[in-house]
Amino acid sequence: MPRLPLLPPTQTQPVTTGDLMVALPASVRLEAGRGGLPVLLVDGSAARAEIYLHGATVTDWTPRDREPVLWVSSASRFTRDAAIRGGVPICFPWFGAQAGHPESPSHGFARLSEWSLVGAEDDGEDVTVRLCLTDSDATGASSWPHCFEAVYTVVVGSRLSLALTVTNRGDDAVVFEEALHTYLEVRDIRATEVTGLEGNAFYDSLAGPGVGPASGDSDPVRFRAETDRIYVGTRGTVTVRDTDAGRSVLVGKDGSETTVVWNPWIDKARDLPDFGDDEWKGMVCAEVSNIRDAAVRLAPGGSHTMTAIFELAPSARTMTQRSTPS
Ligand code: TA6
Repeated sequence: MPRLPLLPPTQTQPVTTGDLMVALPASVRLEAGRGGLPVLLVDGSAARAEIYLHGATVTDWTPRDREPVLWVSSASRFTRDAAIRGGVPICFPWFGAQAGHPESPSHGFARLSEWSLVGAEDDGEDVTVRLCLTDSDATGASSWPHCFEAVYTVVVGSRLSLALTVTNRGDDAVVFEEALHTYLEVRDIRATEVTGLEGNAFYDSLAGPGVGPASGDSDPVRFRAETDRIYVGTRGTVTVRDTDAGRSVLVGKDGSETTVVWNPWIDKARDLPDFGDDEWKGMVCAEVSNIRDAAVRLAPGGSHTMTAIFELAPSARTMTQRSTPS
């Protein structure tokens, strides 16, 4: 997908989003992006990134001298009434269809909402951007009418760190699900595997909502058909190994107990209006999350933080090359 041309950085410039004045470092610019949606262009010393205020959706993270890591569909809509198909949409406060509320939007309202920019700093290596979403008339009218504050801290550097902190601002306990629905670019899904989930039980979402978790298997996840799984009891790092591209993405995390793995394959890709028919070959979702039994429960005033950390690592093939003296 074509990326917005980055304009030469100028001096720090204050910008207003919502009713906040935020001073932006020279490495961050607020521009009109695709569909005219406001986008933050980050051009840091170690990496560049794009962050749409719409859904606080990170649509690009490209470490210096490396290929882009995130995938965005060429058919994605960039409109206020639709989620961006690609990058890292934030699923909150529910995942998938909301139980008992078939009218509610899939994956919650966070990815459809305009977030406010509340801060941006550049410490020379990393650029940190903070965005915020709080309850509003729209969320109050939704099927999750609670008072809350969600702060999203995006750190752009040789690693990409995404931390979602949710605070219960109401007088009653709340329960929510959350996922960083990350779309990773791969050369070929059929030559891609996900390791780090071996042995973890999983819900097969294709088997239907009432079906219990299947026991885990000892092999890496490989893709031979539509795959839509919710791995439970996961706390470690998973590795997305793209053997054709000779690249591995490490997905580390904190404050998360589930991991979703998704590829729509042929038919589902064709059924999705904002997904190119052949694009299923070039992406995989690996989603740091807290869903189903891991839904987060917060007492009044309570906060919870879920963090995903992405890092590029040489793939096994490159490691072998390194270790085999020429
Ligand atoms: O994360 C996997 C999943 O829940 C799949 O079931 C699939 O529906 C995907 O998300 C995309 O959902 P969306 O609402 O963005 O079309």
